[in-house]
Amino acid sequence: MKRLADGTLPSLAKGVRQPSYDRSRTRIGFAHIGVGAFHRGHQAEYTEDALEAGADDRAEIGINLRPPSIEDQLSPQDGLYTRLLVGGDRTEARVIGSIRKVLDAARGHAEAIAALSHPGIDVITMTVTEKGYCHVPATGALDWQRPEIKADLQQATGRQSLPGFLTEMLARRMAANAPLTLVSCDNIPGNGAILKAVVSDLAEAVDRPLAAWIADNVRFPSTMVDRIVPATQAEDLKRVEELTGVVDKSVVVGEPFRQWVLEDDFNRRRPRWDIAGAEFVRDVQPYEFIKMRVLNACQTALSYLGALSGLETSYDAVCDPLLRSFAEHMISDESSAVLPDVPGMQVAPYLKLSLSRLSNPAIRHTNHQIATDGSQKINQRLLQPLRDRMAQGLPSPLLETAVGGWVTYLAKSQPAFGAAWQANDQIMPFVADTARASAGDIEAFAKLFVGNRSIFGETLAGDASFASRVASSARALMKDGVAKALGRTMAQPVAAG
Ligand code: CS2
Repeated sequence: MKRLADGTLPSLAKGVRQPSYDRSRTRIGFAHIGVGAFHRGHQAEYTEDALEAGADDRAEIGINLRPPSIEDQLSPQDGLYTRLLVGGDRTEARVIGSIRKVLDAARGHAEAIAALSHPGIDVITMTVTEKGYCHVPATGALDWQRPEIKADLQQATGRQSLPGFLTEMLARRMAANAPLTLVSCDNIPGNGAILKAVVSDLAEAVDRPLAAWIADNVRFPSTMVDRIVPATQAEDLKRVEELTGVVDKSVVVGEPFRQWVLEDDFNRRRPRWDIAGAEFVRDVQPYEFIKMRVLNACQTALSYLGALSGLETSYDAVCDPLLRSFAEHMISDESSAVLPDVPGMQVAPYLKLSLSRLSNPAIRHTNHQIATDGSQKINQRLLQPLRDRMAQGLPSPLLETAVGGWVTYLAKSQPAFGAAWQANDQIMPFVADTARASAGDIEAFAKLFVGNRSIFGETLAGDASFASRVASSARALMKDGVAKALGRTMAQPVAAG
């Protein structure tokens, strides 16, 4: 079978949508760093829609800072790939053409820096996961202790971390007097402000005039991005082959729902993503609060409690009546009291929509995937609403139980607690030390763990009664199992929010 490429587009199976515009007449005006499944399933399609509508002439260059190699996946395909939307009885394959060129910075660092420094590029978006920003989750400041930041401080070129790579590139743009807009599309609250902080902090340390130039010439709008796009599985590639009649090594599978809200802060021509429904607003924060504290919070709670229940995916978890009811109550009885009122995103209908999106049987988002990097996700999803409630004197037994779920999930990855699975998170050395120090005692583990200030922040890390509540829910989850532990928590009367 032939591989998807410009030359094989005419042989695509009937009904498979493909670019209706002339790709060779587009110009590379955008770049994206971190061309993973999420980018291909989200922002790249907004760009495709703008190109297709003839509203914008800017296509993109995609750069990966780390493996997997994007050149191997997309260069033989001229940047083309299929995105499959699945949901209900809908299956819709579309070949996307908005990525014109790709580069792996690990193979050609200088080439990647040169490409991004090109003055023709005026917007660079990025999805590098939460940990890519090298910030301290509880404060948002650059984490000077990260080994990659320490290494980047020593060199002017060849920098490897995202902040390092961007400052190296921005120095080139300063020389060319080419202002630009850097758009973070990761799930961290105030992602634009965090990106600005880590880049400016590093620039300040290595090159003061550059820091001043950045302050005047680079914009960092915050954004809220949304579409569920799990990691692609081998069976997805097969399915697309059958549907399209060509081989595609860069397939993505996602749900039909999508949303993108961006702070209206671009210093050159604003992209026409609004053609595809993106909204440019003055303040993104209320939108990201709702999304992270409802949809993402449910995903996170269900991933830990689901994995502890032996369930594979978020779909399996949300189909379990007790887990579903737990997630529903956690939001409506607790988080909702500390959520803003956003037109079109009122909590009750948004929660209903979120649970119905998670109930899409065609989306196989594994609990272990969502559980990955909890230390980077927990703050905005569970701890912030918890702190906000505490500040108002409100109890949060369900949010605390979800935190207990996280703690138990991490503990169970350790030999002292049965080594049930491998957990992936940069804090695993700390988890291992904590497990050794607590010698199989889950309550001791939880109390030590919750004392970590860079994860829990001053208020929670110093609160002994919070630590003992989390410890007793971890004990119940570990010793009695999820069903009993949740059943008990939910039977207790909850103070109204
Ligand atoms: C998920 C998100 O893996 C995760 O952390 O919660 O990737 C989630 O699917 C997206 O934020 C949905 O927009």
